[in-house]
Amino acid sequence: MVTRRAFIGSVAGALVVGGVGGYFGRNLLTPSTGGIDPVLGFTGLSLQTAPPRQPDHEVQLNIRPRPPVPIPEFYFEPTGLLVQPGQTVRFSAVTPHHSVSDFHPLHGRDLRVPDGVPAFSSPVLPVGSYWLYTFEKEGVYDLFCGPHEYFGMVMRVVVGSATGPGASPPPPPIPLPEEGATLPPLLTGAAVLRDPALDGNNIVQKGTVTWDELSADSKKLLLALAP
Ligand SMILES: [Cu+2]
Repeated sequence: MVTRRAFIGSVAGALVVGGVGGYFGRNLLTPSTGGIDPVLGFTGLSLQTAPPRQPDHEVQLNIRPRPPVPIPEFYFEPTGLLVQPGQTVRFSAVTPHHSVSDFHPLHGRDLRVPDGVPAFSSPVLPVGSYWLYTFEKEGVYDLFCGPHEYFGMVMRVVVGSATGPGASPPPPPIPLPEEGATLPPLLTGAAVLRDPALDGNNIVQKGTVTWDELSADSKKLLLALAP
């Protein structure tokens, strides 16, 4: 005979197991995204790692000197990109210490991706590795590199049409916002995303917008070196 206490215990146990299974289950590579997780993407640790599906677009994670300023430019190339729903982008780490994340409240940031899109992120990528992400929902996706957002390393992917929360420009970089529930794009990252070349409709019209098409003013460093 099953006592009430034993019954409750077994239900609780089943809930825990179900919960853990669900948690890990969500991270399994799912056929619906072609082996590319909607939160974790897919990391290829070298160019020899076979991708689960061939990418439709390529973005490079770049660094280049800007003499006489000692801090180089950190940027996504291209910086604006049009893709169609369901297409996959390969982010290639041709230089070190970059990552790719979306502006999402679960990253502490204002939502700048279509409603319902999860917080997603690559790891910090070793040189020679790549990261794949499949963009399923239509709208604007603003992305940042964790280590280099303040230096301007952000980009805009438009999936199909320039709609959704990312379609309105972020607030200007200065003055810095009050600390709130979530933060907008910050410093040079904000200036880059406000550049007219990255207007969503311009990206739709042109297909790609390169870093060189942005004005020098949008790339100015807003962080000073400590004396
Ligand atoms: Cu970076």
